[in-house]
Amino acid sequence: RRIVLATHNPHKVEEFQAIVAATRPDIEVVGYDGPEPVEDGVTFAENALIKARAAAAHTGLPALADDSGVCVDVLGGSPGVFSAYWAGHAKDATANLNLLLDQISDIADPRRTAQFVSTIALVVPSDDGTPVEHVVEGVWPGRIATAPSGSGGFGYDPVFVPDGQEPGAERSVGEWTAEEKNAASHRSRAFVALAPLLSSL
Ligand code: ITT
Repeated sequence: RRIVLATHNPHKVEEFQAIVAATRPDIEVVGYDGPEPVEDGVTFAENALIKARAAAAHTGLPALADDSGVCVDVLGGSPGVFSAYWAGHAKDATANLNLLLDQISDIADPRRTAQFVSTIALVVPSDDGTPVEHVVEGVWPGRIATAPSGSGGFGYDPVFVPDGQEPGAERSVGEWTAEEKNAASHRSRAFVALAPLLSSL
């Protein structure tokens, strides 16, 4: 079974391919290089649906899209849907995370809580012309470090320290292996919710 992954972010493609291969090796995740729709939704779910609908309509295949970001509690949930271009339209990951660190530089550790959120839309074209649509979400709680560390992953990974690590030995996701991240991440948590919906494909 082939599913098109409606993203232009190669890191997301890599992570999805690894997550799907671990549980549904019968599904082939293919990339999408068709037209990129305007992501003008105000929620992760709206943007995920905009991307998945465009890819399903363009390819005729079931389409998955991930809209994701980091939500910082002391910033009222920002950057949220604006995570990719928090420091401007260049989508510069280093500028984004440096701006975030600046914005909360006077906030001490217990109040630096944050969540990585991944919202996945699945849009399945149907014979009667009305696609079947589902939206699921995965949340990964943690804290924002005071400085970046590690070179793994992408985006805000070097400043995101997931909960549940041994005190004194906490590492940012930038220091995790891809396998460690894919076993725990917001994206893999969303995929757990998605898996039963894929069984009907
Ligand atoms: P597509 O829209 O083409 O999928 P994008 O990167 O622009 O790619 P989003 O609009 O969903 O996707 O923005 C997600 C941003 O949130 C991403 O660019 C990172 O800055 C951040 N982000 C999401 N998941 C992340 C992760 O696993 N690790 C680090 N940062 C992440």
